[in-house]
Amino acid sequence: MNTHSTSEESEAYIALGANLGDRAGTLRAALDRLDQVEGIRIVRCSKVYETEPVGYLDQPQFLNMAAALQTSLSPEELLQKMLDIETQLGRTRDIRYGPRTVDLDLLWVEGQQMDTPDLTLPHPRMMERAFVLVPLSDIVPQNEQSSRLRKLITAALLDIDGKEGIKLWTTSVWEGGSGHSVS
Ligand code: PH2
Ligand code: MG
Ligand code: MG
Repeated sequence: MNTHSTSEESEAYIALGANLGDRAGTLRAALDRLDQVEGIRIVRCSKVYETEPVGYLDQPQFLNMAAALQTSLSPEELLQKMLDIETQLGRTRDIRYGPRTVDLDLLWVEGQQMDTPDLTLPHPRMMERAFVLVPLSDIVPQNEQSSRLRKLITAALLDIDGKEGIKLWTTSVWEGGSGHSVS
């Protein structure tokens, strides 16, 4: 039996963050635009969390969430679409780890490992960041296909710092897609 929805699609997980302007509106716009791309379908969204800034502290609180996609694009093509949408939504790159209207990070593509100048998979810092792991944990199912990612997340969340800086803000900012969270 084929366990994939179609043989050419892969499951991918992304992290979204925003800490300038209409944060929820920008997250919603990013999800709308991604879902409208040919070859990308958003299948689940996490809850939305308000989080203390990490890395560069003198900036507003973030809204963070995660989404699961089904895509027929290559990881590089998917990343390029994400970067295009960041730019369309007014992202500029000033301070590393600094404030941003929207940040879209490609975390994981099922079955893909790579390390090129443009893209490293899995995302090299995802397991160190509570603002990534807490939302991601909402949408990674307990099934055969996702068991490796599920185990990595569960182990990382056990001893990570900064979970107290993650507060549930709203259950959803985006009404599209079929599924919501798995927990
Ligand atoms: N993103 C960063 C740096 N620091 N802190 C929070 N809370 N949320 C983020 O999304 C975030 C951050 C760099 O991408
Ligand atoms: Mg980021
Ligand atoms: Mg980024």
